Order: sequence, then structure tokens, then C-alpha cells
Amino acid sequence: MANPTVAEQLIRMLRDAGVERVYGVVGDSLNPVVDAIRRTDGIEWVHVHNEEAGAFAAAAEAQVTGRLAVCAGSCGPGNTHLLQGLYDAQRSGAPVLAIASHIQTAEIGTGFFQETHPERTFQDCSEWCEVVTPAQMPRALRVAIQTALGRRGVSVLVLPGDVAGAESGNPTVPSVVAPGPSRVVPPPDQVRALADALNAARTVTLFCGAGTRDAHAEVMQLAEAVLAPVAHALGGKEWIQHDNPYDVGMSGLLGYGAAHKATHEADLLLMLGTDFPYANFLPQRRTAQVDADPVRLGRRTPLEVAVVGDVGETIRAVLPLLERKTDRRFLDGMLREHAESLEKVVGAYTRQVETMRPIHPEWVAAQLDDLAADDAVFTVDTGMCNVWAARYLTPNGRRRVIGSFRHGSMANALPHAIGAQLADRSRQVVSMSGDGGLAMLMGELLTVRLHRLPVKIVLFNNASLGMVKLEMMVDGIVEFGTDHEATDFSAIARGVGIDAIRVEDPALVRESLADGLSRPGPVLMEFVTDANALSIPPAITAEQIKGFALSASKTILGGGVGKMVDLARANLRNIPRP
Ligand SMILES: Cc1ncc(C[n+]2csc(CCOP(=O)(O)OP(=O)(O)O)c2C)c(N)n1
Ligand SMILES: [Mg+2]
Repeated sequence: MANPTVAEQLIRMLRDAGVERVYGVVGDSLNPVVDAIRRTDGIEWVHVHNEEAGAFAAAAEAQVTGRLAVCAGSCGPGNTHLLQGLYDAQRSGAPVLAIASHIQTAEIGTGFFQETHPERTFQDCSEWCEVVTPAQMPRALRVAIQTALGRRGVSVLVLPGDVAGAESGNPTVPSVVAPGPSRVVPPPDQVRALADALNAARTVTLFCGAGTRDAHAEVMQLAEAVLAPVAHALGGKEWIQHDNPYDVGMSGLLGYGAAHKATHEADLLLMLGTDFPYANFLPQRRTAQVDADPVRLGRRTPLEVAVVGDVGETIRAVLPLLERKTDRRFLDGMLREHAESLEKVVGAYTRQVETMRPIHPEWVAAQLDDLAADDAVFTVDTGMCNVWAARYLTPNGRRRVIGSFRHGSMANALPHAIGAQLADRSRQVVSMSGDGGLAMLMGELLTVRLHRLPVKIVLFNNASLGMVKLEMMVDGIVEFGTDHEATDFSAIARGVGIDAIRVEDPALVRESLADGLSRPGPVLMEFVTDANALSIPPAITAEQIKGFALSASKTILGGGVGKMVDLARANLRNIPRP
């Protein structure tokens, strides 16, 4: 053969593009690809126990490294398992390539064993999805890689088994890949319009999302210039809350503090790099928005000013055009409001927790925050772990928090942890898992063991689908189908060969976490937690909670707020005295 096989060419090109591993489960039409990995140095096969987990792992790897990550599934069922994790990757802006192997070309359309139509299956969760022939290689792969990186999303390369094993139609030619979108410099007229709006407004609030990553300093400069309180969405928390003298908390269902008030009472709300999805939490008037992706402008609220630009670039451009504000009353009022609202709830659910049985989950989260490394990666299961992470993990610009925040799929934390840990074995990776989430992809404990990954699994075992219990209560529906049998997950982990600690005594929470986190290998720390500790003030009715959720001023969840109160208190102390 003059040229390599499609599978060989594919794997070598991926390796040369910096891909270090492919997650998946072997099988039939995928075998030539896996065999090429076996024979190629510098790229490894990561055997997971469900392709869904492979796609989640790739999504997390891509999010911690910013680089392309790859997963694979065999034809038919191996493909369909990939779906959940690919939706998560696509919606999280994670550049992921999925190799979806397909039945033999000659059988397509005959109702063959395991036949699906991957080019249709993955349509909705990808930027690019094509069935590839040898004649298209290696160009098709270049396009797939560049699309995933350029659009920050998923590409699916559909490879019939005979194509994978066939000779490529073309030799491999080296070609550079561009890592992703460059910064978007906003046009001057839009910058001018933003400056005019900021100058005309007596009071301004900034509302920050994931697009403020890399723009912490600029956001602080802008807040200082216009004396604006800074609120954030969950996606902005890890980038903007730390070292922020203007912090007034988070908006949304899990929100807290003065974020809602500040965003609603300002003359001008400036949304920075946020695609915050809940329109009913936004004032729907007097709003300006900055986003590098023009598609996001105005899709949650009507706008007075729209700027297509990177947050940092836009702020740098607008700052020289601003008249500095001098009246601090709005800002200081919001900082006070924020600190007071946190003081009220700070101890609410962490009082006498050393003696509360079952263990109070917020107590576990608060201790975990305290003991985890300064650069830990936390992966967070959809469910109440999202609430504990939003409330108790203290961001510092180096820690990462990865969850299925946009797709909202259960069971994401453990496979996300696998990908984050493989990206850097020396970094502390903590999976905050629910018992429902862990049970759903429990086979991934075997993956942790197989690859000797030092993942620390902190399991909140409340023997229930707790988040849904809360939803039913909020909706006034009788709780149904939410409880599990009491299960000893630590015994299961030990059966797999993973170290485990099971904690039922609240007095042992801290030392058990310290012990588990300090062990070199994988550890499951199982906390038997209170399913009824749902972070709802006890005297409140479902009707009131519903009202809270809609008016959002206090949010539905009235639980504690961890160390955020310390930041709020410090910011109050820093208000200049006249
Ligand atoms: C795949 C999937 N199925 C169902 C849901 C709906 N759902 C959201 S949270 C949740 C419960 C999660 O239970 P668990 O992992 O035990 O966490 P807890 O809320 O109890 O802490 C469910 C069923 C979902 N988000 N994803
Ligand atoms: Mg649970």
C-alpha cells in the first residue's frame, strides 16, 4: 500500500495535533482504529465502561486543557451511548472529536445488524458530522478538527468499518491546526455607544458570565470607573467572584446575596460574556450586552446597546471614553445589602452540624472547600451537588469547577473527573457525586481503578434523588419515585479495589475528608447525608417557595453561603469613610 490505512492516518494525525488519548469501548467496526492506537506511540486508548462516560471524560479534558479531546464508539449502540456526553460537550463549548464507527459501507441502508444512521443521530449535538470515505482523507479529518476547535464544539467523524481498514486515498501531509477563535475586537461605533450609555446612566450593575474568563482585571477596572456592583451567573463564578471588592453575589435559581436587587435596580445593566438562560431573572429593560459571539446578543432580553467583542478587549476600549463616576451610594448600598443578606443565612444550615444525624450535606461541602487544594478541579454532579458547589466552593482563579451546567445531565461528575485527572495526574481532582449520579454510571469506578487514577470521590449519599424531591415540593406535587434503598457504596468501591471511607458520624466529617484527600490513590469518601436537608428554610410553604423562585429576590434556596460572607464582610470594611 502506498498510503497508510485510514485508521493509521487518523490516529497519527490526531497524535501530531496534540491528542494524547482516545476514550471508548472497543468493538467490531472500531477495531482497526483501536489497533492503530495500540501500534502508535504517544497516544493511548482509555478503556471506559460506557461510551457516555468516554464522551463526558473527553468534554472535561477539553475544558481543563482548552485543547481537542477525542472519544470513540463502535457502530450502533456504541454510537448511541456517546450521545449524552456529546450533548454536554457541545453545550459546554468543549472541543471534542467523536469517532463514530459505522457498519460496513455495503450494508448501509439494508436494515443490517446494529445499523443506525450516525450522520442523523449526532446532527443536533455537533457542529460537524459526516460519513467519510478514503478519498476524503486526510482532508476530512482536518476539517473535523478545525471545526471542533474553531467553533468550540463537537465534530463527529463517521467511519464505516471497511473505510477504517482501507488505504487512505491520499498521503499524510503535515498541516498546522489553529487552536481556536481569536479575541474579538469590538467595532469603534459599538464601543462609543456603550460608553455613551454608561456615561448617561446614574447607576450601573455588571452581570458576568463565563466570557469574563481572562478578564478579571478589566472587569474590576470597569467596576471601579463606574462604581458598579458586580453580580455573576454560575458560569462566571469561578472567574469573577474572587478578589472582587464589588461582589454582590449570584443570580439564578441557586443565587444568593444582592445580585437580583443590583441587576434590577441599576439604571443600566451591563451583561458581560453571559448567556444566562433564565429570562425571568433579568430586568428585561435598560440592558446592554457584550459578547464575542453575536448570536447571543439579545436572545434573553431586549437590548439598548449590543457589542460584539471579547469582554477584556471591549473594556480596554471603552475605559478611556468613560467619565468616572463619583457617587458611591448605589454601590455601597448594594454591598451592604449583600453582606446583610449573607449574614442572615450564613449559619442557617451549618449550626450544630457536628451533631446532626444524618450528616448535613452543607457541612460536608464547607469542610471540603476548606481542605481541598488551591488548584483542585471539582467536578459536580447535576442535582444537589450543584447547589453545594455554588454555595460552598470558594473560587480563587486557579481552582476549576466543571459540571453539566448547560445540558444538566446526571452522572457527569465521575466521568468528568476521569478526563480531568488524565489531563493531569498530579492535580487534585474531586468528584462531588450524588448517590443517584454515581449509581447511573457506576461502572466508571472500574475505569478509575483500571487506570489507577487518583480521583477523590466525595459521595453525598442521601438515598434519594434529592434535587427532584425539592422540585416536587416546589411544584406542590406529592413526592414519588425519589427514594432509593439504603446502599453501602463504600463496600461496592472496595469490591472494585478502590479505597473507601464511609462516614455516618458528623463529628468525623472533617478528619475523614482530610484523610481521604491525603491518600495517594483513588478514594471514595461516602457521607450518609440528610435527604431532607434541602436548604429550604423550614417554615416556608411550597407556595412561598414558588413565589421566591419567580420573584427570585431571595431565591428558592435559603441555605448557607460558606466563605462568601467573609468576602462580603471584607468588602464592607473597605468602603471608604467620608
Ligand atoms: C440523565 C438524567 N435523568 C434525570 C434527570 C433529572 N434529575 C435531575 S437531578 C436528579 C437527582 C439526582 O440525584 P442524586 O445524584 O442522588 O443527587 P441529589 O440531588 O440527591 O444530591 C434527577 C433525577 C437528569 N437531570 N438527568
Ligand atoms: Mg441523592
